[in-house]
Amino acid sequence: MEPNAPLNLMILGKKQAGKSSSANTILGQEAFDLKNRVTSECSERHATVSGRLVSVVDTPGLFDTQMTHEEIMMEIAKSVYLSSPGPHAFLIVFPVNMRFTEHEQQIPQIIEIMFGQEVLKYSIILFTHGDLLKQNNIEDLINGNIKLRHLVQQCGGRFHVFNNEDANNREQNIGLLQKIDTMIEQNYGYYSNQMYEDAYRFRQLEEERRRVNIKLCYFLSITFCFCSVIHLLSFNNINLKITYHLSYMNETFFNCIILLICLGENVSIL
Ligand SMILES: Nc1nc2c(ncn2[C@@H]2O[C@H](COP(=O)(O)OP(=O)(O)O)[C@@H](O)[C@H]2O)c(=O)[nH]1
Ligand SMILES: [Mg+2]
Repeated sequence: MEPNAPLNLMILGKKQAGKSSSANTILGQEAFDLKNRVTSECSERHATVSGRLVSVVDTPGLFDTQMTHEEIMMEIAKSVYLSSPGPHAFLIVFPVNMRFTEHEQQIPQIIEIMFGQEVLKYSIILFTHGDLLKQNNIEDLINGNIKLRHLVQQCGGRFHVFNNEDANNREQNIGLLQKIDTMIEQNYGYYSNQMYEDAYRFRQLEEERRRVNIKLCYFLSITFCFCSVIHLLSFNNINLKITYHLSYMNETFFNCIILLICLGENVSIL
């Protein structure tokens, strides 16, 4: 990549993580309105940073309660077209003082669902609220939390700390851009729209497969019930009817349980 080649970045993370503030720090100006707390759409801003055109796409917060999970995913996923021909880097934002809850643990999976399994190769963890670290070391924070350490490892060990309260400190920005450049060199390029389209197609195939599985489960359940009724009707003697039917139902019952477990799995994934 040319030293002054344009750079496309996409910022992801939970609401209030510091996404818009970080975007402003990168661009060196108040490009994104911080007062507007509810960002329901992705938006792109650009500026010349150290003689280089940098474009940043800010996204709605993951797990934002104002939008459904699907709405957020759709909005973020399609925003890849805002950074044509594709983002060079995904910045996954976490405040240093966050609690690494179940939500945070789901973030890499959600990003992989939206952009495909390759996406973490193009990602950097961006810790905000660096001013709150004080004497503490970011490495200690990462190593002290096994889940967080795993996440950083998934991103090739790449992370950076921002103090957005000190946005005039350009050193932190230069440091981030250097890490992004190193990552681009290692990846021989950027995350392309083609990769996004492959991920999208894969997601659709997965959904189709789940839909077919659910239909199959319903079909088999109905077939079992139907066979059970036929079986019951096929005996004239009431005692025989009850004995045989109970043993038959026993088998059917276990089959149905297995089916329901399969069905449950498919529904919960959806
Ligand atoms: N102290 C401190 N506050 C920050 C930092 N980054 C963001 N904030 C504050 O955190 C709040 C949420 O930031 P914002 O960028 O709007 O989060 P977003 O919802 O992820 O876009 C705002 O009040 C910011 O001023 C930081 O590095 N240090
Ligand atoms: Mg915001």
